[in-house]
Amino acid sequence: MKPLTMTFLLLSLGLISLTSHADSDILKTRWADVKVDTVTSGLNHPWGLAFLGDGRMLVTERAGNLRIVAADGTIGEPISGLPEIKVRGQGGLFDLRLSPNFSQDNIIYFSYSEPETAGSEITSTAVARARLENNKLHDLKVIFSQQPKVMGGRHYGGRLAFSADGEFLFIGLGDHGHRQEDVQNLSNHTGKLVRIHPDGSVPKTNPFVHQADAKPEIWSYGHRNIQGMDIQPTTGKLWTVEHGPQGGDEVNMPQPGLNYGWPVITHGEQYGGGEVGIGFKKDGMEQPIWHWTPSIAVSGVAFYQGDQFPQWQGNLLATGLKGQQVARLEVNGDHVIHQETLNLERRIREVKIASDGSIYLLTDEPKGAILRLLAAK
Ligand SMILES: [Ca+2]
Repeated sequence: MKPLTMTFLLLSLGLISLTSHADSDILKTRWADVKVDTVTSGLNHPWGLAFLGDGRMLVTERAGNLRIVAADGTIGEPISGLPEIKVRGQGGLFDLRLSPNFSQDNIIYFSYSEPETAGSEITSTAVARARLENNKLHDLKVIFSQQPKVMGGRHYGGRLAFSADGEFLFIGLGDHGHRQEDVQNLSNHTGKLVRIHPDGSVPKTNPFVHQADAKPEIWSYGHRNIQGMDIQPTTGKLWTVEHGPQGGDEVNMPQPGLNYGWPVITHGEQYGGGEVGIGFKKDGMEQPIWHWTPSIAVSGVAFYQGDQFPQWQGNLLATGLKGQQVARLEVNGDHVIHQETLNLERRIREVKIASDGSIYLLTDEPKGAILRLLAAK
């Protein structure tokens, strides 16, 4: 397939800033003249992507398939050996990550909507690992299963991230959409960020391992629906993004044991209007680093590193579903100092940075695309 190429001139400059800044130098770095290539457009709601290191990509489709896509966009047959996945509502196959030792062990990790028993409508988010060989998964092991499982098909979270040293795997979860009362309770995994070792064991240094009534996998809590996660290269810290109710999509840098407020505090409001919880602030609950109000339905995030857009080193790129965009956030320490928006007029699910510095995006569509952003020189 020959990639379609078009030059994408700047459609929108969303110049929004939470903090005032006199220094206008940061305004020099813009989305202007970004070239958008279409690598392929035949994927059914693609959700997660990993570069295999040889030009090929491994891509999940929410509809329950895992496929290899060649560098030229050729889509492979579904990889066999996946567990039963409940595809319904927002549920299906979600994210994937390669093992930190993938070149030696060929192991992949992936998250999905797991039924309680075969065919059951009662589900939650699970994470499995398996060895990929000859387009087939081997030695499959479920290493995490969110408890409790519930009826309903919403707010699964599902994003994965390894710590910089590869010792820990973070799993972003959601509140199932109708279990808000469980989110502030540590005896379940609803609305939590969890941290495990890659073999599924619980790290002894997790914040609640010594608390009898708490799930030991919990890293932080009070999350509504975590949709994007990446490690900040300069600090090794995990950053997450989550959906707010109507408004109040958040960027957080979750610290162990802390409470991120949902559903007690939020910058958003209920759909159709009406306050959620008690407002914006409460002692003992963390404020987000950044929030989008109105919501962009934030999805994937990636810290930019690379040669294609050298002026953007360390920027956080965040994609939007409803917002149909990539937001580029300039970050100083743990503050966002500037935002600029690239409107793409398509729902964008995920963003990944290739080793050559080009930016790969997944579109959330029945004929979903892999888009590649390059500097238009
Ligand atoms: Ca929050």
